[in-house]
Amino acid sequence: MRRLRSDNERATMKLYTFFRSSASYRVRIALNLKGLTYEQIPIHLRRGGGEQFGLAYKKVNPQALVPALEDGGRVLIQSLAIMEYLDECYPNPPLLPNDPADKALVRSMALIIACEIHPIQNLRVLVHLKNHLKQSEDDLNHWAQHWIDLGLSALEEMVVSAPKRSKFCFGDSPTLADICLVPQLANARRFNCDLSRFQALTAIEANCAALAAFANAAPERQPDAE
Ligand SMILES: N[C@@H](CCC(=O)N[C@@H](CS)C(=O)NCC(=O)O)C(=O)O
Repeated sequence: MRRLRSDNERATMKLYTFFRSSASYRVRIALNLKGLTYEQIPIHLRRGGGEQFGLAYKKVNPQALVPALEDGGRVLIQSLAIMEYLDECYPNPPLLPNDPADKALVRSMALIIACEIHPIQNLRVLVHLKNHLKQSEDDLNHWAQHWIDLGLSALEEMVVSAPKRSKFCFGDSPTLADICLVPQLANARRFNCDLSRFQALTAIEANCAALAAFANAAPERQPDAE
């Protein structure tokens, strides 16, 4: 049987995070939406060549990526797996709709970001393009803008034509799709992407920003923010 956690049963969770990491940002939003308290362990992705590559952190996450969540003696990695874990342990408020087709739609929106956009403009990919393939800063920006634009264009269309179109990517409350969208739009701005074409997505972003769970997860509000 699925184990549901109650509020007074849990020890404080530890989130290995970096303020600017969009995958960490997703998990911070999910934790906040669930009303969970957690301790942040900052892993600086640039300092000293990147703290994620240190032996101590590689024992936490062999992939040398943030986030990682420690809960009940277990360490979980991969933001989507972490968020689905949280959703199963702490079902309220739900991060996925109930209906299987609706659930698949929301997951597909989240995966467009988490599998198709974010991984190819991630720090280690850009570092490789720059250091090994000798691409210029301009080329890196063009690369990131290209893939972000392609993915967000598809997502904009999906959101506009989604059933139960409302304030969020799907329905009246935030789901995994919104949780992935907001950090990705912040990333897009860092790469100077033109977001003016994405009216539906930026309207959803504004609706999310009005919620404390999203606002408090923003990079600039984190203890390790520079
Ligand atoms: N698919 C992973 C992606 C994790 C990831 O790429 N994290 C980035 C920060 S957003 C990272 O740690 N980058 C370090 C690096 O590229 O060296 C997830 O969703 O958790």
